[in-house]
Parts: sequence; structure tokens; C-alpha cells
Amino acid sequence: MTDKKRGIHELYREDPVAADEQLWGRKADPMTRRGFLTRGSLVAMSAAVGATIPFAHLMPSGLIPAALAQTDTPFAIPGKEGLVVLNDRPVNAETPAHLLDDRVTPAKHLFVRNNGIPPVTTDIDLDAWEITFGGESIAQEMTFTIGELKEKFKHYTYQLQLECGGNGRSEFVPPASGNQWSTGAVGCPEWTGVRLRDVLEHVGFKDDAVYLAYYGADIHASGDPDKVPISRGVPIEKALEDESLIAWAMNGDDIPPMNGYPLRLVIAGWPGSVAGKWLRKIVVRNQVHDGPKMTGTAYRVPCKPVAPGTTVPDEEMCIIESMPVKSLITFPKSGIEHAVGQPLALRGHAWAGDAEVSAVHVSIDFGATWMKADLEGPANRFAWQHWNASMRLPETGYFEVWARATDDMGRAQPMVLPGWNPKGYLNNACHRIAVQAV
Ligand SMILES: Nc1nc2c(c(=O)[nH]1)N[C@H]1C(S)=C(S)[C@@H](COP(=O)(O)O)O[C@H]1N2
Ligand SMILES: [Mo]
Repeated sequence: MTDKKRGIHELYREDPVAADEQLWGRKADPMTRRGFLTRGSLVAMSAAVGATIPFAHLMPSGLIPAALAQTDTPFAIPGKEGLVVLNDRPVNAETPAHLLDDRVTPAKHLFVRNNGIPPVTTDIDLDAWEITFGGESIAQEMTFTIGELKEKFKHYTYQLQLECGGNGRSEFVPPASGNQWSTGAVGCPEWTGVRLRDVLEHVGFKDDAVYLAYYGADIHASGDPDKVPISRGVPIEKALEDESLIAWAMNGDDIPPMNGYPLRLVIAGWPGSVAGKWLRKIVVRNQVHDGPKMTGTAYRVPCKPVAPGTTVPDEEMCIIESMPVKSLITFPKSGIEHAVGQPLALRGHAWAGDAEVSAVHVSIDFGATWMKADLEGPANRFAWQHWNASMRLPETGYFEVWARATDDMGRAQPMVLPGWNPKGYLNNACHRIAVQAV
């Protein structure tokens, strides 16, 4: 397991039999396709699942042990519950819609999207953690401990939604490479920290400042200390907004290790990738930031719509800014049974990047007719908004509940997949759940 360079899921997706050999040295018998476990490979696999495997000789080749495939056990992420692990190296895990039912997302249910290897929490000395401000457009380089940030600047607390630009990727055809997120790379916890603006004004920056970007303490998945896994940012105007925070707390507690402990950026409404975790350095740039994952197809989409599968030249790709309008049905859980004619309570959240959600509608007839849901205003700008509705299912059978949000600029979620793009970003198609009327 230790010399494994890539994630189990990734390897098995590409070629399960080759993955077997590479991970455990397990060879397949060409006649029976049974996995032939050598002594060494049996030891490796037993160690990984945490027990001996009595029926190891019957285990088909190319089978990821269920204990590793998608669960709690060896890959349990400390402090997380019920998340679906999409990849183990780097760790990526999403939240099933019904577990996002809370108004404020609890730490245990906030998704994890890692591009590299996070710092080990027990190695972190909280008092010694420093954040440095630098870059061409900073007046003079300055460093703060977390204690100094807390002491020097006013604290703010906001509910801010965080959504990965790739949320919904799994539905794209032709498929887009990357984590196959369904709907769960989103959440809206409450964050506490200082305003980026207050710190930047204290440090001082030049008139030519156009962009602000971050560097974190995580290391590149290859283990190469000279490579940066991700360094992204936003135009300076976005960084200077009231709600752009350097945060040390989430829901009143330390930020969970996988979500950026002890310090992270929270810049809401834009792809989650601008919200740097394990924050070490902020740079103010006199040009659009060009760090890893700012260029090529990373977090960029064709400036103009293209046919699915098109190869798009670099200069025709644009950086993703505000995320599109979207909603989730968080209650009931998809797949329930419900009595015919009885009120069916529905609820969820809706959000719209930099905009506000102005309406949510629900449908039980595949979008032929829509009913307006009750919608609350946001707790603060960039917080997701809660909606609820009640419907009755007219007869027995299979129904789908669809939800569709519209933002204050009149833009609504599409019912089908929106514009294809090479990396499968920005899928804001309507969420739907299945309900059996009995
Ligand atoms: N240092 C660092 N910051 C990072 C990342 C990362 O891999 N390293 N991932 C980014 C991406 S792509 C997303 S979607 C969000 C995810 O935040 P979460 O894991 O707390 O949900 O963090 C962003 N910040
Ligand atoms: Mo992301």
C-alpha cells in the first residue's frame, strides 16, 4: 500500500486487473479469473482491510475489497460521517443530498476536495502557524500569526456556501475526467475570521493590483516538495468584498483537518477552488494569477458554448467566476415510499453564486407543471437559502420530485445538462428524487 502512487479508485477504474497486480501483486488465473493471491499479496490486502480474509482464494480478480471501495472503515475520514468517498488519494468525498438537510452544514457533513496531500494535523503548532502577505503588488511583505490576526482585526461570522466547480460532473456525456461528483460537493457552514480587506488595507497594496491568490501547506500528490498542488485566486475586487474571509473557525469550532485547519480562505459564490485551505501565503498580483490550476482546462470553460467533445484552444477558455443558480432537495431522501393523497413535505436549499435566489419551483410530473415553493431570504449574502413545499401524489406509482431555482436576474436551472465543457464544470441541472406512491 505504501508505494501506491495513485488512488485505488482511479486505478481500478482504468484497469481492475492491472490495479490488482500493482497494488497487491495479486495475479489473475486466466482460466477462472479468480484472484491468485501470493503470500505477499495476501499479507498486503489483509493489512489494508484490517483482518485476515478466510475466503481469499475465492475472491475474484479486479475486485476492490468493499471495505476500501466506499466506506467507513479503513478510509474513514476523521470527523466525517456518511460521506461517499470518490477517491482516496488525494482524498475526495461528497455528501448525499439527504445529509445536507441542516440549515447550516455541520462539520461532519461538509464535503472534502483535496488536490494534494494535506498537512498532518498533529504536526501543526497552532501558535507558530504563520500567514505571509506578498506578491508584486503588496506594499511590503508582512507575516502574521493566527493570534495576531485575531488580535489586530475585527472578527466576522457569516454562513457562506462552498461548492466545487466540478460538482455534478458525473452526468456529463462524453464523460469528463476528474472526481465523479454527483450532487454532494457543496455545503454552507458558518465561518468566523477576519476580512481579507481589513488585513490588505493594513498591509497596503499598490494601484496596479489586479488579482489575489493563495498558497497552502498541502504538498503535491507526487510527493515532490517543489511542486504546488493548487494555487488559485480571484480578481482583487472579489477579494475585497465584505464576506471574503481568512477564517479559523467553522460552526464555532476549529476548522476540520480535511477542510483546511487551522486557517483557510472563504470566498463564497465562486468555485470552491478559490477558497485556499491550510493557508500559508497570500499574494497580491499585478496580473491574472498563473498558479497551478489557473490555466488550461482547470477551472476554465469555453468562453462560448461548444459541441460536446470539442477540443477548445487555450485562448478560447475563460476562468470560471460566479457559480450558477442551483438547488437541492434535502428532504425526503430519494427512494422513499409515501401514501397517495397525503401531504408530502419537501424541503431543501438554493443558492446562486454572486446572485440571490428569487424563486424555487417544484414539479412531480417531469416538469410539465410547476408549483412555487416557499423561499426564505439568505441569512447573509452568499448563504444558501431554504425552501419548502408540500405536494400530494395523485395515484400509486413511481414519481420524481424535481426542484428548480431561479436567480434574481431571471436565470433558472436547466432541466437537462447545461453546456458541455472539457472538464465537466458548472452542472446546475435540476436535482430530482424518486418517490413511490403507495
Ligand atoms: N490548499 C488547498 N486549498 C484548496 C484545495 C486544495 O486541494 N488545497 N482544494 C480546493 C477545492 S478544488 C475546493 S472545491 C475546496 C474544497 O473545500 P473543502 O474540502 O473544505 O470542502 O477547497 C479548495 N482549496
Ligand atoms: Mo473544487
